[in-house]
Amino acid sequence: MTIIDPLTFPPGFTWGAATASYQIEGAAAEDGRTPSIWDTFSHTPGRTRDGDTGDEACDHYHRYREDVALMADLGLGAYRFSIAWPRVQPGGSGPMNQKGLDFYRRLVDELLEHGITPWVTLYHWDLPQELEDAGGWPARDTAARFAEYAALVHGALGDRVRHWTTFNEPWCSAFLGYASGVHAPGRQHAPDALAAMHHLLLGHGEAVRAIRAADDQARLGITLNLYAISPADPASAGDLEAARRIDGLANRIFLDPVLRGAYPDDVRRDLAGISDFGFVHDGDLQTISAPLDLLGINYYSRHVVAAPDPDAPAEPYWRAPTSWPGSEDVRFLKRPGVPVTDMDWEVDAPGLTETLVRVATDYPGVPLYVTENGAAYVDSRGTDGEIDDADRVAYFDAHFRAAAAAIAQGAPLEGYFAWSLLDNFEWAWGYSKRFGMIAVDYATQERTIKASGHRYREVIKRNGLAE
Ligand code: IFM
Repeated sequence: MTIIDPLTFPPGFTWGAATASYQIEGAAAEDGRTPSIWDTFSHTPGRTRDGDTGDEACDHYHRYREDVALMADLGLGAYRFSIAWPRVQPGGSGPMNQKGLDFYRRLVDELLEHGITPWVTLYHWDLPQELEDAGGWPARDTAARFAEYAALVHGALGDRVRHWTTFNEPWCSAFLGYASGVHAPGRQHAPDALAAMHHLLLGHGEAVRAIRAADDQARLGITLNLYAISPADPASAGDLEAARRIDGLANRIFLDPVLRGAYPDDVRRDLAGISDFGFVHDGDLQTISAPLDLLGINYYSRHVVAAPDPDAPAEPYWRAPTSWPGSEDVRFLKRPGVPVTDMDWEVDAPGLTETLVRVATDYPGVPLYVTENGAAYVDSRGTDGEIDDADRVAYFDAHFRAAAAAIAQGAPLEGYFAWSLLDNFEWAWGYSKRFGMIAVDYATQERTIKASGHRYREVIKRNGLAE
């Protein structure tokens, strides 16, 4: 028996896919591009799985026409991609590089010719190395450099692009980049990570101000990676406290300044032993909380957390650098029986509904977009050459339903971008993790649409699920 379960999305709902410059472009030293922190990091022995780098990646720089044709084949309404700062402004200051800009102009024109709306992310982690050498995100001046770069990119593409997000996942840039150091630039210093966080947000606010002043048609936002957070035992005061702390560091420390104009008091108290937040200058929070037209939410999984193990030896934070300054002792647990992806992340679609409804309730008034959602799995090719990625199909399906449930509960969700269009360079994991709806054979650069891509085409076509 076929069960008909019509889950139709609102008219005009945006269906897209997302990528990021360093993960797909390649052409790392072409047409004037200079190294970013990810070039330096990935070329440093021991930093990425198998020493993988983004030197060639998916060679999208040369194959963008083929890739846009694939997007059109899937029926995408929008494509979210990022600009490589060192490609368009080598070294991170001074004049723009025309050849770098021309690449993005050609890409945008190709998208528009295929009826696909371009969504630009201004920063998806490729900070010009020279700016890191000058202090990186812990240095306040980097925010000013970013705002200048953002205004220049907008000046070059603003006639063709309406949708702009400043940063992708500033949590990762600040805490993976400067606290645990598992991402570029690979530093481990919690006070610097907090300064980095603030300067990323300041750069966001200053860029919004600059673009808004130049363009009253621009739709402006930021993308945050938000998590559903649960205490391992909801009856345990210690686990509830762990959940409060991690929710503070993962979610509220970004949502509150951007959407309420203040850092949360409880989180500042948690962090008092690490930083006095002296990096916050008068007027910063007003800049950071400039009104937005949209909030991008990247959702992948849930954190289930528990109180510190009372038998574990107390470690000062600098001896055990993690991505959670001040809460290094919180335990992150896996629930028995809950399936995980190839990243070892629990599959938790209800967490997407929870996250969207929570943001809509606690921070009302801003349209929401899922700007990333997807899963890494080990794919295998059948004898017919097809890739039947049933796990990924199921993951997407569950999350489409979760998104629909959030809309039904009142969340102002206006679009969804699958991560990712293509298999690509998964940062410290190199090419060992595949997130694409389209497989990439890195030896030949051949692309193959997986079953999840074919399924996405159907969902887009009917603006929802029918079964
Ligand atoms: O590949 C990343 C992306 O660059 C940012 N969001 C999470 C994805 C999967 O890890």
